[in-house]
Amino acid sequence: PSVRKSKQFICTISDDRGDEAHYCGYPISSVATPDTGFTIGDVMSILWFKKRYPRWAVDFLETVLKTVADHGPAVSGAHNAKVTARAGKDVISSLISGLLTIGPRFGGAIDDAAKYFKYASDNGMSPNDFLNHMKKEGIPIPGIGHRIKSLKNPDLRVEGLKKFAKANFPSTPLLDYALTVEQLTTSKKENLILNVDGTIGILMVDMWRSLGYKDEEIDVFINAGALNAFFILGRSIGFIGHILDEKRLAMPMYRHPMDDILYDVKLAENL
Ligand code: Q5B
Repeated sequence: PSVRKSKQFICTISDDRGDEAHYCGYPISSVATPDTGFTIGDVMSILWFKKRYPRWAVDFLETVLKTVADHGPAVSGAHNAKVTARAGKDVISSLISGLLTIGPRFGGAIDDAAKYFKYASDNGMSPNDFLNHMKKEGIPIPGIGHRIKSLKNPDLRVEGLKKFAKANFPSTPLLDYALTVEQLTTSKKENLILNVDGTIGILMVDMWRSLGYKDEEIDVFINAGALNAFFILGRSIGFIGHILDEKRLAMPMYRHPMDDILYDVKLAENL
């Protein structure tokens, strides 16, 4: 009887046996050369979700990547990447240091925005019920709020994503629900807008539903962190840009100005 050796890893997305490696059954040459019509969004859709998405969905994935590629030098991740580069570290270390700031407050609220808004809408919660529910959970609503963007200073990235979805998605029920929540949160405080993370998370759910995914499949994506991955991938472009900028400008090591720190340390004899 033939004895099969048990395998330690399983791979369902690519195959490097044979003359040419394949992405989900597509030889790299058929994906990489410009005349075959594959774009970077197609490559993401097959390697991340194992399906070639229709044009409108691929265009959306690319729109998201382009939208989040950078938001200036002051945000948490770009700041960390710049400080690390100025400490003399290499591109990988500086990039990782920037990426490590992506989380619940900065850029990494996308999965949780999708999760909580989907839950609220599926359970027929009114915006008020949803706010009370999140209060009980004890966390700020993921996807709501921004440090500098507000009703008076709207985030044009969000406007762009909404416009794209309205023009190209078959329907946007979760976005429509989220906008009713935004009406309530901005009535309390004008910077509690539906932010870029929230808009992406919510529209991804609308996209997947339009593509025929079942709720359980969408939940697997969300729980795996697939949505924050869009920010991670897109923003890596910007972080690398900032790191190269530091190297190009040969900037010296950074030290934070001491007059910008409140030293509140007691002398040992006063303890
Ligand atoms: N309050 C984003 O906070 C921020 C509330 C809320 C209910 C909320 C905050 C937040 C959820 C996480 C989220 C993604 C930390 C943001 C991004 C990418 C970026 C970044 C860039 C880029 C901002 C003051 C008062 C308090 C709070 C209340 C605030 N948020 N209540 N639900 N969601 N959002 N993150 O302004 O009564 O005074 O105690 O955690 O979605 O990261 O460009 O910078 O591309 O790089 O610092 O766009 O909203 O205000 O935290 O001091 O709160 O508002 O309870 O109430 P702030 P806080 P009170 S997009």
